[in-house]
Amino acid sequence: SPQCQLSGLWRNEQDSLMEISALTDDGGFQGEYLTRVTLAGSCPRVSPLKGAQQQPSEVASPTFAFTVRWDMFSNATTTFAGQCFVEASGREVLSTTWLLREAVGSLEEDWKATRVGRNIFTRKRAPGG
Ligand code: B9F
Repeated sequence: SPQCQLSGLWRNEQDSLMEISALTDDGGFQGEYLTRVTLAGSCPRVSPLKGAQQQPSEVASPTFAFTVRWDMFSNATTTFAGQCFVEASGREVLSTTWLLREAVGSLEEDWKATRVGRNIFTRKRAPGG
């Protein structure tokens, strides 16, 4: 079966965009994340992402994880973990689960600091395309 490639431009069902660089030899990657949904309201901003794909890269549907630092917004971080699939039609899909950690003022507020959810990304553009 064809191999799923992480690099390129992706969009999720919340209309967020992310661009993933070429992978390094050890599976590392970087990129940029543009979210349309922000609880802070205001305009969408680009945030840096960093991640790793599980090796060996020869597998058809590799697993991966990455972190987005919401520098523009505050002291908050999201981690995504997922797997890259190629559908029978040839369409590539990233199925992910995320944790969004918000900074809280004290340990007493820790219980409300983490949101969880899922995102499905589909390819918008091929790498270098
Ligand atoms: O809205 C988030 C935020 C962080 C600090 C103030 C605002 C940043 C954007 C998060 C986007 C999430 C969704 N977008 C997407 O594509 S990441 C997971 C979802 N997938 C107040 C404190 C923490 C949140 C709100 Fe804030």
